[in-house]
Amino acid sequence: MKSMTNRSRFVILFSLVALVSTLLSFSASAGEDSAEDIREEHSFDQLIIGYTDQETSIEKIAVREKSRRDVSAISFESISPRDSRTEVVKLGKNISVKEAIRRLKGQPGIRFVEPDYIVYALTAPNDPYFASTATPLWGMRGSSSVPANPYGSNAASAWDLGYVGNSNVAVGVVDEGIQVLHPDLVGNIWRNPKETAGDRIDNDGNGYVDDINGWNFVNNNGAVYGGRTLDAHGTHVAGTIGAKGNNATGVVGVNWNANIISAKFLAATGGTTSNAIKAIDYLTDLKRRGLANIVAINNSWGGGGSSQALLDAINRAGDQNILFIAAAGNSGLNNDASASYPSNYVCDNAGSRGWDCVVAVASINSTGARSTFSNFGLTTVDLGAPGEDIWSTIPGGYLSYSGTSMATPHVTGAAALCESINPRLSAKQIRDAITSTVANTPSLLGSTATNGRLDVGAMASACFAGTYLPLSLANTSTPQVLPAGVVGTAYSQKIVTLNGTGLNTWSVTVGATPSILPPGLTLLGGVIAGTPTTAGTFTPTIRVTDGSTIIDRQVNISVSSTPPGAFTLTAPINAATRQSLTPKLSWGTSTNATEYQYCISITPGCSPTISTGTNRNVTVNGLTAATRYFWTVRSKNADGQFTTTSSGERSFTTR
Ligand SMILES: [Ca+2]
Ligand SMILES: [Ca+2]
Ligand SMILES: [Ca+2]
Repeated sequence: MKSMTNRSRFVILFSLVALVSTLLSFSASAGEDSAEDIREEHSFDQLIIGYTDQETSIEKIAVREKSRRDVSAISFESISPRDSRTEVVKLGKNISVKEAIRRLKGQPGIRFVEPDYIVYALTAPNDPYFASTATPLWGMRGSSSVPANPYGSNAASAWDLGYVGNSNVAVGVVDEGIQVLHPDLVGNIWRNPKETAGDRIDNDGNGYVDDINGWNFVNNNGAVYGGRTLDAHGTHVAGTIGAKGNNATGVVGVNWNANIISAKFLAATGGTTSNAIKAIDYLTDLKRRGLANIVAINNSWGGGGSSQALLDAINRAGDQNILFIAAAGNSGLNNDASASYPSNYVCDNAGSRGWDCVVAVASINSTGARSTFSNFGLTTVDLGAPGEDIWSTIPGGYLSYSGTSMATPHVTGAAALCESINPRLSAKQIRDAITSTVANTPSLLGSTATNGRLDVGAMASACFAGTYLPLSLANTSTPQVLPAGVVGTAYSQKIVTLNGTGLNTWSVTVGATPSILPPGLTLLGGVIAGTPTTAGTFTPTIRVTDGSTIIDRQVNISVSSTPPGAFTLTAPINAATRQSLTPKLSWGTSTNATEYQYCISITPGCSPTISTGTNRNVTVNGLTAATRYFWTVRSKNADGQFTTTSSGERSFTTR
């Protein structure tokens, strides 16, 4: 940070001056100025410059100093510690954003130059018609819950299966701040494990002093809650993701247990793109440093034009396996036709990642209709979720809001719940679990990429799929046979406890011999995973404790070696005629084979038993003329496993 001070005043002042700036640029555009007008609301005295990589540090300094001189910069800073190629530059008094962009665009060493757009929370004003207190929390219900609402997110169905979230799973809320001491949130707010509060020291070394529950990018301090009127939107979003469940208080989030991090960048007057970038990078860095297991960032805000710098930051989050869940917007528009940011960004590293870390969310109401205010888009909006008349936490109480802002945290909460069900899933797998299990919804047909709405119950089963193993805390009598593994092939088995209370911790205890996991496998958070390196049968004892009860249970994992690989017979060709009386049979390579065996017979269906060692051909003697012979080969590995040829049995006829 160079000389930028008093950030909060700067942000608040913006809205008055932006109008003047817009008028000035409009009148200027009537003249010969060829620079494009900036239609979207933006900071009047700063912009974002992305530099290309320079050959030498001298070039790098020269390009930057020239750029700053060109726009009479009075201060500058790297946009975040994670992106030294991009700067936020505060302009001198006598130069407009438009003029500054005109001077810098296309200059050597400059990758992009763009306005610092102003963005806003995406809550629609609460329409009294929908503000019914008779059906609170409909968005959490499903068709079989009590009370039921088939158009809710069906989170209740996941709860019925015992999936209520885990405080090990973190989500970032890039928004207003959060009332961290709200009685229905206080147990589910992240606490920086390596930061000491109030000592004015950056104990964890992440560049933020005393960031205990997150960071306030508006005021540049660790106080993420500024008061009732300032942080209602962020507090509301947090409650939908993870208001404490089963505490006889207020509301409940998709996750009863969660770990919510506040990255406050929205003030009453909105927020800047540059602060959104800092907030996203802050969260990405927390994950990189191992300070929080962030699975998703909630983005219930929008506005401004396309920003390369913001997309870069979203890609950095995606690279850390973090989903970027974004509200589609509240203009009732088709985002395919008129882009809404940030939900329209495609976070795939310009195609190289192969999947998109952005999930764009539309809003539906309690009758399944797409909300009239909700943006949509067959290619740009992924799914719908409850967004009207949504009750959640606000500072000091509870209130119902509407907006794609409210739909989005249902999806973010779902991502966190999925991670809690199966911590081995990648961000892509979590995204797929969410989008592949949507409930088909007529109002979203043709207007979202999935044609459907969030179904947390169905998603939970998808997150869980293939990894279920009951290891009951109540019953330890039967040794548990786990699925077998194969040497050299990835193995993953989740162990789930039943009937326990509290957080489970896992270990392998010393017990019967051999008491180890198969070499190559590890036990972490209830998941046995890795790639086995050694064949055999292993019977480790696994210990799990829920904090009050300790259970030891022997399990049995057999690991086979890799079977020999497929191969084909090469000569003679099948049904060959006029072969010699001493034909040479040959075949291709079978991986892992230590021996090949063949057979030859005048009747079909012979069994290969004659060894050729590792030779892949054999010359046969003693055949009879003008006779049809059948032959085949199989391969064998060191452990006696066989693979038969994929050519099957062949034949030939002698001369
Ligand atoms: Ca810190
Ligand atoms: Ca500290
Ligand atoms: Ca509650």
